[in-house]
Parts: sequence; C-alpha cells; structure tokens
Amino acid sequence: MKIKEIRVFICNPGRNFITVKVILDSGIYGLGDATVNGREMAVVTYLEEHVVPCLIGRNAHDIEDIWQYLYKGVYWRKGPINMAAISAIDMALWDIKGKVAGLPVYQLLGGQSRSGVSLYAHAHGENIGDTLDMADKHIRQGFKAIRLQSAVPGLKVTYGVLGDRKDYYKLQGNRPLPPEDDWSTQKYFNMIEELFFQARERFGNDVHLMHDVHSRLTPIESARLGQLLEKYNLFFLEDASIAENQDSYKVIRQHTTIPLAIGETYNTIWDCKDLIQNQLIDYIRVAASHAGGITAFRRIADFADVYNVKTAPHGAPDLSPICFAAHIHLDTWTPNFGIQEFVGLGNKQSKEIFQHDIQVKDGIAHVSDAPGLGVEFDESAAREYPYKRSYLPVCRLEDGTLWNW
Ligand code: GCO
Ligand code: MG
Repeated sequence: MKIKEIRVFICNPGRNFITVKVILDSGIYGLGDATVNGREMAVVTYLEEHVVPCLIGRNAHDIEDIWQYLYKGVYWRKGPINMAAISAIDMALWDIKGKVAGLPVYQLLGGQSRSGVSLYAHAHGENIGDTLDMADKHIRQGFKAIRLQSAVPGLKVTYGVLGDRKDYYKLQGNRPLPPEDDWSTQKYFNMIEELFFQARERFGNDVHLMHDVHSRLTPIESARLGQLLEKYNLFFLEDASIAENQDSYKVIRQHTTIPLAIGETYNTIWDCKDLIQNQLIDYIRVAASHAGGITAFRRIADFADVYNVKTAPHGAPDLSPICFAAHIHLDTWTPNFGIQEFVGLGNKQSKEIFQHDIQVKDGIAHVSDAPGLGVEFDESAAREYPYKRSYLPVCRLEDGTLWNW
C-alpha cells in the first residue's frame, strides 16, 4: 500500500481539467480532480513542488492522517489552491481504498440511503421564452428540477446564459484574458419576477425551480428578491449574496422564507460553519474537489445534518467527471442529501479521456458499482488536448466599479 508515484495531468478537452493519479508500488492507482477554473497552473505547481514529494512512501490506507498532514501540516492552512490539492489526493486515496476492498466508494461511506440521485438541469436563453423552451425540453426528458437563468435586457452579458456559444465548453474553454461583464441590479429586478411568473403559468407547480443569483446582490437586495419570488415556490435561491461575512445572511433570513443555497467556492467547513449552525441556509453546495475531498465533504454533510441543512453539491462544467463521480457516491450515501446540480456528462473529447458508467435516466443518476470511484482516465487521450490559459470573467457595475462576477 506504499505510494510510489503521483502524476499530475492538465488537459483541455474544450476546457481545463487537472487530474491527479496516485500510484502504489502494487500498481493499483486512484484518481482525483484538482481543477480550479482560471488558476490551474498554480495548483499543478503546488502539487508537484510541495505536495507530491511529501507523500512518496506513505501508506495509502492512511487517508485521514494524510488529510491532516496536508492541512494542519501547512502552517498557512485553507485557501483554494491548497484545498484543491488536498481534495484531489483525498479523492484518489478513497478510489484506491475502494479498489483494494473491491467496493464502490458509497459502500465505504456507509452504503446507500436512496436508490438514485435526483439531479437538476440548467435552462437558459436570450429571453424568457427561450429559457422556458429549454426547460420544457428537460422536463420532457424526465427532469423534475430545473435552474432558470435568462438574459437581462439592457446588459451586455448575463451569467448563466450562453449568447452565441453552443455549450459551456465554447463559453468558457478559451479566454486568454478575462472578459468583462456588466451588472445592473435595477435591470435584473425588471426581468426576474416575470421569468418565474411565466414558468409557473407554463409548467404548473409540480416541477422544482431554482435560480442562481451568482452573488450579484447585497443582503438587503436578496431579501427583497426572496420576498418577490416566494410565491413561485422555488426549491432554492443560490448564491443570493456573498457570505464572506456569514452574519450577513441574517438580513436575508429576517425578511424571507425562500430556501437559500450557497457554498460552491468554499474551501473548508469554516467558510460555512456559522451559516449552518445559525440555520441561515437550507442547502450547502460545496464541491468535493474544492472543500477538501470526500473526507471533508462527509464531515460538512454530517455537521449540516445536525441543523437540518441538506447538501446540493456543485455540478458546474468546470468540475471534472472524477469529481462528478465522487459526488454521485457521496449523494448516494448522504442521509441529508438534497439535490445534485447536473450539466450533462461532458463533450465528445472529455468522454475520450474520462470514462465511467454512471447512468442518467429521467433526471436521476445511478451510481456505478465498480470498485472505488469507477472512473478510468486515458493518459494518452489527455495528451491530445493540451492546457490553454483561460479565465473566468470579471464584472463591473455600469459606472465601472468592479463587482462580484
Ligand atoms: C454553478 C456555478 C458555476 C460557476 C463556475 C465558475 O452554479 O454551476 O455558479 O457556473 O460560475 O463553476 O467556475
Ligand atoms: Mg452557482
């Protein structure tokens, strides 16, 4: 069970993914996802220069000790780059443990709490009609939960809307410098209620609807939005406001009963401790690849359960299929699971590199029973699609002030 070698790959099958492969002296290996969108090379260097040398020769069974070693053993702690590296190593070690035991990871966690994992799909468009047409397609494919994002009239670009790009890979795959988006809270408020009014008129009350504000509002503006949308019975409102000051969610909670979800950028349990403990949110959306791997995700889920907070793992296209697989194992186990974000199983090129047999039918994902995480990684296919520098956008208010993207 000695770790013999750790390889770090970065590939771009349309967008960048970082993959960690931990190889034992017996030849057994495990895979982890360390992708940090827009800052990839920092993670690659951090892993190669600072993490890998410390792990050679260690016993791969010691998942917890290795986690603590990489977390407490770094004086500086936390941080997106450090935690993505820990996350990937941790995921790979769970993959290995599963392979050695001959069991899928969800069995190691405690077995299944449900027969399938409910997914929510994305619907977006240049206007409300187009957005709802896309939602309609998802509903016909069997999805029972849809996130709605529609272009805001008067803005150049709106988060979550593709414009003339065909898919998320075309949208974010190749941006050698950060594009600049714009934002106006007033223009957004002129559109948003109508989107949900029309959605309920068209689809009735059985379909679950969600919406991602992408942190564009202040807490009191979020409170106002919550009040406005309460009657449309949303499953959750995501990233209504930034919660670096976790107390600020009290302002939103004081005014509205709309369910709140947050967490995709969080690195540790500390980022969401007060939000959970004070029951200021309803869904915690951390990703296994950013918040410390399977080990840390499980700890956050258990902590959240004490306060009636459910999980809703991040499922954006910038999490690799290895992270998606880790989430499906976690979701199958988590007793307080809520819902899993889902943007499809990847494009043709990414499917050449990452192979797995997670089945998606009628808006439900079914975990693979292969030992470990159940993902294969084709190194030579990955080499066919080399890294390209690409940034997420930045955002400015109409007067030029830098704002949250
Ligand atoms: C989501 C997210 C993503 C992020 C992306 C940034 O809810 O899926 O907000 O779309 O913008 O992960 O890298
Ligand atoms: Mg989001």
